[in-house]
Amino acid sequence: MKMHRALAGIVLAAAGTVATGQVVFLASDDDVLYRGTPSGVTNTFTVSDFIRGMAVVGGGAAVNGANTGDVIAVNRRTGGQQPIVVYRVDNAFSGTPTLVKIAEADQTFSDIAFANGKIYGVRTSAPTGVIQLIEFDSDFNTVNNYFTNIPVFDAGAGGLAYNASKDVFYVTDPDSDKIWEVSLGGGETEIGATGVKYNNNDLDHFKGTLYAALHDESDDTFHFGRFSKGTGAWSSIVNIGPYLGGAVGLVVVPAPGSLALLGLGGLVAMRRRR
Ligand SMILES: [Ca+2]
Ligand SMILES: [Ca+2]
Repeated sequence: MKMHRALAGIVLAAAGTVATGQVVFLASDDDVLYRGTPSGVTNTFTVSDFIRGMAVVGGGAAVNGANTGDVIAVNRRTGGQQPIVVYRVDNAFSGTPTLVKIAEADQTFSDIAFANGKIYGVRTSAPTGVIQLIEFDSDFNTVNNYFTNIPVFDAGAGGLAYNASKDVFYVTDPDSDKIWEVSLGGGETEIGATGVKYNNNDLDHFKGTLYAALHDESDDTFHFGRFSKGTGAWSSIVNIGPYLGGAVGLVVVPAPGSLALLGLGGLVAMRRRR
């Protein structure tokens, strides 16, 4: 009996570790999607448009054409007058991903985040050149514009992620290679220098970790990694390979295996109770 209890404890502890530690990412470099884990890329796909930002629908927000847990994506406009298209990414984490158009946005933006039941985007404002957050309605029409005091000159700036436990957004500044914390009511705080010379990028905040995909300009490689929320310091997790020269998107979700292991732990615990 004692041994069973110990076994159950070990399996439950292992399941808990795996559940919080294992993730799957989907990163885009224009129309090439990379699916992988912290151990490396597992699949590579080509989709029907250039993807510039991705997010998992959450935070209680309503998106016409997508449900909570779906991956949605915003495209990179390739001509001056073309609309900004928002897609639902079907089969994002199993099978072959495909893009299903769900909206045309009324202004350009480069990443999506969900907070307090609302949809947000990020862009470089014109003509002043600051990082701007946009609140969209469920069809990606602008409801509010929020202009930060963070100057940027690179029109391709930015990732956007939201940390519900602090009620703050994170934004990237690829001109100075820094990251910032932005509170809609309370201004912005520079987190710090990242230690990586980066350009196109995208963010996702998942289970307390600020993940990013980015183009490392020092050697033109494309990486999945993380920024420290305390110092801004960058750590590469996977060197995906050569940067293809395109727009960058990223989403991170739990690995399916972590849920299966959690189920095994639960089963052992149930058996013990019988
Ligand atoms: Ca993102
Ligand atoms: Ca840079």
